[in-house]
Amino acid sequence: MNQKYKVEIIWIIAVLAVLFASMGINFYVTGMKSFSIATKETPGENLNGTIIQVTGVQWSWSFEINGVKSVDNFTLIVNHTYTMVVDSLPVGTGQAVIHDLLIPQFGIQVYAVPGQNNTITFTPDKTGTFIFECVEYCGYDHYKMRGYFSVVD
Ligand SMILES: [Cu+2]
Repeated sequence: MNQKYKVEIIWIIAVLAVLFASMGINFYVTGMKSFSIATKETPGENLNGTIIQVTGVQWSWSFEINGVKSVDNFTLIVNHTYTMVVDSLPVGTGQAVIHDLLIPQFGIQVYAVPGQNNTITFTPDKTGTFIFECVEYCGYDHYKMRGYFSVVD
């Protein structure tokens, strides 16, 4: 075989290997074997369940449940209903940027916008550890805005 083709074939196989490896890692990390879709509240309706106040910060996620604050992790109870109220730090803090909270296993994606409360109601129907992350580029350490939360019995 011509030496030139050999190099191209090796190159194509190497690129495919990298792509399939990253796909495998992604499937492993997100564990997307099954997921349920959350329901979006209509503005003005009463918020159901326990409120989770979520604030996007450069560069972490703050969660407050029943007055208890945690950063980049939280714990929920299975088959219990929660409403996430998601926003970002307000104008004047120097960190008023838009983030976007993604929880792939529960079909949740909510923008975190300064001065705006975006709500989503959901009931986790399985126990385990699940990833959440920011999917709106929000500055230098955007990639650090991720963590894991637990759903327990
Ligand atoms: Cu962000």
